[in-house]
Amino acid sequence: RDIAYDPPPTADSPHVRAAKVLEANWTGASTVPSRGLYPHQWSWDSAFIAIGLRHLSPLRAQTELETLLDAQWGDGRIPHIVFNPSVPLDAYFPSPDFWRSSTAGRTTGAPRTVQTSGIVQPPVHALAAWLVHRADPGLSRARGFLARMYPRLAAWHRYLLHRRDLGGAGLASVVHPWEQGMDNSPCWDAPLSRVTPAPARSFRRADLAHGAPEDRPTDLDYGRYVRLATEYRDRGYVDGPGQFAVEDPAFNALLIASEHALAGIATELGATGTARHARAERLTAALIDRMWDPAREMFLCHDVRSGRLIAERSVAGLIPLLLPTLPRDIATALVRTAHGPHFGLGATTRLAPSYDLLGEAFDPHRYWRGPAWFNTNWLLERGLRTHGERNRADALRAAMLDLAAASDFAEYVDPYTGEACGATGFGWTAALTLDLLH
Ligand code: 9YW
Repeated sequence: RDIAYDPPPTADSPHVRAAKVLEANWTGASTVPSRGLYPHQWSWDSAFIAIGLRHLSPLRAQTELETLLDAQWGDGRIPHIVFNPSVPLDAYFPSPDFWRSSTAGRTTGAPRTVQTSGIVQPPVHALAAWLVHRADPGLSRARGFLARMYPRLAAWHRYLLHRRDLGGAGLASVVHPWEQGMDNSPCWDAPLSRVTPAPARSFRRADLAHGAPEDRPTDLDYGRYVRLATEYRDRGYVDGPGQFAVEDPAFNALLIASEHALAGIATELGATGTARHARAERLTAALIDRMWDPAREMFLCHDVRSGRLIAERSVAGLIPLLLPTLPRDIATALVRTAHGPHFGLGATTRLAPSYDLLGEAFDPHRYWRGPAWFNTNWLLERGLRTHGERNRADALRAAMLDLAAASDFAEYVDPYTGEACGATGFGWTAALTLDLLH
């Protein structure tokens, strides 16, 4: 007879369940966002995943970032997708034969052996590298983790601050909606309306095999995404004036947070972080100067082509709350906006929606046009905590933990009901849950 000294098995804890998702999505050198829908390595997904993974295995978290940075281009860009060569070409669109990085990206320094996309995603990486280091400084120092990461991360920021300063204000522009990470946000509707869509029969969407069409971007959106990406590719991924250029508050706030993190990394490596902190301060001032809307009490996107602010309220406009040195009055206004009628926190919604509840384009199920995402809510939670809003941060944290587990770590959820949308077993949802549990 079995003598059991252990307590009888109970249902897995959220911690164990989240760890199992990350285990299932691990490929040996990096983690896929979703086994079915996104079977390669994505740039900002990997940064968020590393932030959670550091609690399970600091070594795996370091490896996650190292694998991504091994695919960095000679000009400093970190590609938004690193393709897994063992996944069939038709599993995801656009596939490597669309981007043709190793040939089309020759002058911009694309790697020769690994296939990548040619666009970028938000710069969460230096922040992730710093947090990963701090989870196990001994292992990090023994492996020379930061010493190897620092020059690459510095080159990445240099690329964004020089080649991508398309607006001339010192801020980084995105040249494709996929770069900002919120693909079909209503913020892109106006700048995208000027782009002639590629014919629908010129490409085949693979996403519809996994997601409900009413939860995904439309075919018209995809036609425009394909047109923009094709033009960029055909220019050899050389940066310059193109059809689409937008300064986004979340993208730039993450760059600023990462610049502060790089200052920390420099100090750890025995150099000084003063110049980087100063640069982060100048960027913060530029962000406020260029994108703060005092009437709406939030940040808006700046359309570089038209020279105007885009009058849509996206969760991207709340994410600068992450910045520790934001002026007090702006931080207070952002907290008010997040908890007001447009985002509903603490009142009508459980998590902050990706887009304005009262906006004309709001749809609680369609991807980045309303649903709540865990990465953006994690950034808000950190922002609330940074600015001393402990009770509100605690409430958001509790809602995230509750909905992540109840939705089986969904890609995104209905902001009112918490109903799961998109894929389940989603990488950053599991990883950021782990981070909140620690
Ligand atoms: C796509 C992987 C990526 C995220 C993006 C998200 C989506 C890819 O998935 O884009 O095919 O639509 O919008 O932010 O990084 O999770």
